[in-house]
Amino acid sequence: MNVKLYSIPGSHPAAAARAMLEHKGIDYRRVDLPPVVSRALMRVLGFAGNRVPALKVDGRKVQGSRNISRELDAIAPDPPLFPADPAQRAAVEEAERWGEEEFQQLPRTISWWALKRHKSDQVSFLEEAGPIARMGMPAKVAVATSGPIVRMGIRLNDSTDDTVRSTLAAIGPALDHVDRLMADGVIGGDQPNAADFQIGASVALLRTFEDVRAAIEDRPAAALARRLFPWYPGRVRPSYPLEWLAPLRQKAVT
Ligand SMILES: N[C@@H](CCC(=O)N[C@@H](CS)C(=O)NCC(=O)O)C(=O)O
Repeated sequence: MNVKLYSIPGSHPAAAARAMLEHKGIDYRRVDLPPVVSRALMRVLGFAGNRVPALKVDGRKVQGSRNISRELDAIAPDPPLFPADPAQRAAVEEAERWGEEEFQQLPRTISWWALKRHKSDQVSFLEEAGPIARMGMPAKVAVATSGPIVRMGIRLNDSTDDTVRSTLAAIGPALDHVDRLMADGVIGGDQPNAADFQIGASVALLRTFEDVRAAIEDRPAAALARRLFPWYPGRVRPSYPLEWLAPLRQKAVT
């Protein structure tokens, strides 16, 4: 079986796909594309949508992290990414849906804002990426010429001051939800499921922002991300105003 994973450096759903492939022991090749430019490249590669992650499995195209988790269970059933019990499966599917449709955008929105302020920290995401993601340039040169990509990333993700501030305020309640899913046993078990990978990858990206990491590190959600994504690339210096981070430190009373 020939499996290719299309990713962009630092992409959390692509990291989820990577972790699920490795969890199942499936051999694959990863192709890292440059962010933003990836949209056009995905079309050139013949995909119907313009986002990553995407897989080619013996040439067959599968796009989107939730399609990928199901595809991986079909081609390599063990270990399963979804429980056999129908009620448990429904709970995992709902957690995975929430992770993709609601939680996933939060780290994406705040990331471009911080990377604009600490452009050189992009190197920490690019270092382990393949040459196409750096457009054939050394990581430092790719970063030095990344202004238009960062500006476009900010525009596409509406990463304005107002949105980033309200997104930071939304992260605390979202992590309360993750901690509750763990307490209820939907995620965080010994055998990780599709929702563990989906949600854990978003927490792993949040942990690359040093000031966000400091505010969330003692949560169960952060422990899940450390366990499932010990290799997650990237480190961005403290970026956000302290008052924007304050709501993140408040935890739900349980
Ligand atoms: N929700 C989709 C991910 C869609 C998405 O926005 N992917 C980002 C990477 S995290 C992307 O392709 N970004 C390229 C761009 O916006 O130009 C999934 O879980 O598969």
